[in-house]
Amino acid sequence: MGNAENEELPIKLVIMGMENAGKTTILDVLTQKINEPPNKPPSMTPTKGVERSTILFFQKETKVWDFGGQESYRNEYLANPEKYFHTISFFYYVVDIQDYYRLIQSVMYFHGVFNLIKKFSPEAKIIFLFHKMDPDYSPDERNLKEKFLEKVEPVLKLNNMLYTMFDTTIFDLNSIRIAFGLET
Ligand SMILES: Nc1nc2c(ncn2[C@@H]2O[C@H](COP(=O)(O)OP(=O)(O)OP(=O)(O)O)[C@@H](O)[C@H]2O)c(=O)[nH]1
Ligand SMILES: [Mg+2]
Repeated sequence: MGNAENEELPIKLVIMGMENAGKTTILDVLTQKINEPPNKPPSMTPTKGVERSTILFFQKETKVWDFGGQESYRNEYLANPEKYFHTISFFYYVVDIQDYYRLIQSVMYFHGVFNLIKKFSPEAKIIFLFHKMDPDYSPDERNLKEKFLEKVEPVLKLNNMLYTMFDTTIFDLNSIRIAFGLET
């Protein structure tokens, strides 16, 4: 297949992470459903399964797959990877850096999906969003971002997988736009 043809294909952008991490909120910023910083975190409903939508992203048709993170859904994705993990161009993984209790689960979930990305979409760009870095949040002794990276970076490096990462928060919309290349 020639390059010209490749460029006609829609891009597939996937966003995954544990339940309540903030994935759908982040996408609402991208689609400008949210276009100014809220006073308090907006009330959201959990995503049921995978919510698919199409957006224009850098003038290109982009299929966005928002993977609801509740446990039963997570198990379903891992059990049926051929339905979900093919032809991914951008893989966003969202970590709630205020969620101490779900951190280890999030590490394990990442390891699970990472193996499937390697298998089905080895060319995918991996981007970590360390989310809920709110201006008034003080990480104190539990630095969840570092703890997460400590556990996943060795595996990424072992596999020679490149990745980038961003700190994001709904209270600074540019932090989210930057992570998607929409702002410098
Ligand atoms: N403090 C804070 N809360 C946030 C931020 N972003 C989102 N939230 C809140 O986090 C909660 C969950 O947000 P969602 O976007 O529904 O999370 P999700 O990852 O889509 O959850 P599932 O669909 O169940 O997988 C909501 O109450 C949001 O208002 C943020 O930057 N800071
Ligand atoms: Mg959601």
